[in-house]
Amino acid sequence: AVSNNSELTIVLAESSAGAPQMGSELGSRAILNSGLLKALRDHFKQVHICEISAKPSLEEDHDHAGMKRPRTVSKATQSIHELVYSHTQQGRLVLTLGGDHSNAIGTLTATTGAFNSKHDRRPAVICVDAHVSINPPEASPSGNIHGMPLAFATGLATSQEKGIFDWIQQNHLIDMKKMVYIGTRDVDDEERKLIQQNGIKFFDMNDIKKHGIDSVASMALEYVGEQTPIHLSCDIDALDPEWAPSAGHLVPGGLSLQEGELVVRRVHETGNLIAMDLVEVNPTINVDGVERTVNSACALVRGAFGLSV
Ligand code: 4U7
Ligand code: MN
Ligand code: MN
Repeated sequence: AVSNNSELTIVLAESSAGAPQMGSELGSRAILNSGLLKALRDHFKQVHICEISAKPSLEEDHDHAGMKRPRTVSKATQSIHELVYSHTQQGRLVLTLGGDHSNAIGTLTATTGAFNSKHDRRPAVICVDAHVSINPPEASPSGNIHGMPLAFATGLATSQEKGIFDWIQQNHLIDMKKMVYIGTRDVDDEERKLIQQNGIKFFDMNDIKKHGIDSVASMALEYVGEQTPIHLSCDIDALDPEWAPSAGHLVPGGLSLQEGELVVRRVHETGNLIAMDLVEVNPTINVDGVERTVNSACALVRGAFGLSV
């Protein structure tokens, strides 16, 4: 087994500094407090809970090289990185509840760094998202860092500026050849180029319509390989807005909850899951749909950890 599977660490990544609107910092607690914590406590021998919140009041956090609030996000993600690194090294599963997707800069670099140093091999990353979230800052149409996590985690984006992602090291970088997207349907031109140039694997909504979600899950897992630890990074907007209306970047034509659950269950069944991110739930958006969104998020977490339905 790639992890001892009896201990879980939950990281509440209560930062929305990477997104254009606030609100997703409230997502972590909303998800955890809807019955999920009890279910996880019943399932795992031990559950550790850690909390990271970004002080949005970092003064003088002016734009830098095409990034908004770069110092705030860098600082929050560095704290997340340090936490997740140490818990991963101790063989614990790590669940990170966002917060926006920029928080994954911390989690992805941490699991990769920890496995690199301990086992000399890098995990695979399965990213379930309507977007590819891989804009390098200079190409980003928005400057929002939640559109950039995979760019920093792969090393396609770098920064030498003091206090702005200068903590990311070479041995933290994920392997682009072990990366797979599922659910993609809103990709910027520059992102498309990067995906092509670097041969990054993706299964977009057309692939899912064509082959069905079950065979897409099989193809994705086959691509990842049998003995590879898996970091699952789930952006709730991968689901159709019908199932997850309380998110910032709603894109029609997404996964049904059933399809999302199938993907995470298939990941669970490999026995290789080492970490999961669940990001972009924003309880201040479409307030009537918060309960529905939170229920969907919980269902994905439960499925990924093999809890009964
Ligand atoms: B999310 C966008 F331009 N690509 O970079 C950008 F369309 O983490 C959206 O997937 C990013 O929710 C969405 O701002 C980031 C935009
Ligand atoms: Mn997204
Ligand atoms: Mn995303």
